Amino acid sequence: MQLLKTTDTDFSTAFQALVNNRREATVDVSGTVRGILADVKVRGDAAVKEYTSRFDHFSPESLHLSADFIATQAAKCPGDVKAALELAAERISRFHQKQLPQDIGYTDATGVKLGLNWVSLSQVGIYVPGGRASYPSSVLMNALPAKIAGVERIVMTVPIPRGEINPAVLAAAQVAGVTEIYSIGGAQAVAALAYGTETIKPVDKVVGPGNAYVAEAKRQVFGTVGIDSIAGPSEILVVADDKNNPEWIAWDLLSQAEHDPSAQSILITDSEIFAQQVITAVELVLTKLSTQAVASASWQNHGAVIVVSDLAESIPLLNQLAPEHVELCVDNPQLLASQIKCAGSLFLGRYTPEAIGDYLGGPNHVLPTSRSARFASGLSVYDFLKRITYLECNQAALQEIGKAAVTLAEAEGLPAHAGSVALRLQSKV
Ligand code: HSO
Ligand code: ZN
Repeated sequence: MQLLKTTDTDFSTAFQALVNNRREATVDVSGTVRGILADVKVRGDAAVKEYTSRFDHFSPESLHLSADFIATQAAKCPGDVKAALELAAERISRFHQKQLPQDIGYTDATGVKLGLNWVSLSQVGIYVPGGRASYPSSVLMNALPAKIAGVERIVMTVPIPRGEINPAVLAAAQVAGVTEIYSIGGAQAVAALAYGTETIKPVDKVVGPGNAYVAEAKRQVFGTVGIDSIAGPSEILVVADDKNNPEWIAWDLLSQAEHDPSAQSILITDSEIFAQQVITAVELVLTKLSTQAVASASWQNHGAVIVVSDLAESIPLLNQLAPEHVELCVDNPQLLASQIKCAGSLFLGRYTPEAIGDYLGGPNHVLPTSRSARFASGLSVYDFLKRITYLECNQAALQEIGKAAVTLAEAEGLPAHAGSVALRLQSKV
């Protein structure tokens, strides 16, 4: 963890280093992934099965999970977890329903009718990781926006190493209404979704987080299919004054640190004493966590505490860092919030721990990381919708605007363009 003060003479240099630190070890997996994608493209199911057996030590006859298997496994999910998933699904659905946009359509002064219609994607694939990051909450966060957008076919892939699956992941799929599920993961799953195999029909877009292989596979299939953003390790930035309980803030910082040794937690405060209290509290809380090893690695290597003279100073710093999550633990959070231009999602006030948003606040928890909040937003209904624009001229309208089109076509040296308009200006159908 590093402690920075804006009054330090070397603050700018230290802060820039913090902004530029890429955090993740970049192993080049592009060659390996290219090989797997090419193999699945050519050999389909046989290749997917081979990789599944090699990487997941799992060799089922069929990669498709039967309705019976899903029901039996999902039934093992504890009742209180199922009920919590249902509450989460309800809240997430309500928030995402409100995102459904309006079509645009109007007739302009010349009589041209024009507009834009939103249409949903037809089929999407949701990648759900196995292992440490196999989160049931992420199944809801990926599947529900697709459902609400109107996607007809939602396919889920989830690796089940050694045949072991987290029942809550399948319970979440049930709650979200996802029924087509394949027990595959890694680059081979992304390949199967993008190119299709004998048993898996291809989709139009692949979303969901995954490890370096999955991220690279998504990059490489982009163009064949759409993808969502590439998820990096979690981030939280807490802006807090000294009226907060330091222990609460310590737990908030560690809530994201425990995701990944490369996760990043940053506190910005205007009180040096409070900064020290939080640092002490973090050390104490760490000793209580079963995730201590991960959280502590993240905090030691990537954690930061920045002491500013005035909380207003936090805004330009925050906008540069463009963190995934921002907590504003201050009296008037709206005032600071209105000045934030780069962040994935905001958590306002002293009673909104970020974890509420991870599970059931309503907004999506798939958010831009690694400073991509400068240009990207969290997953939403819009990621599963496209726009189709349209134009309809009648004869009079074409007379009014057609001449200029002919002029531009001629200027571009495109006679067929010009002719297609000019002909209609000269005669009737
Ligand atoms: N904070 C993670 C999402 C998550 N947290 C899932 C708990 N479960 C995304 O940054
Ligand atoms: Zn989380």
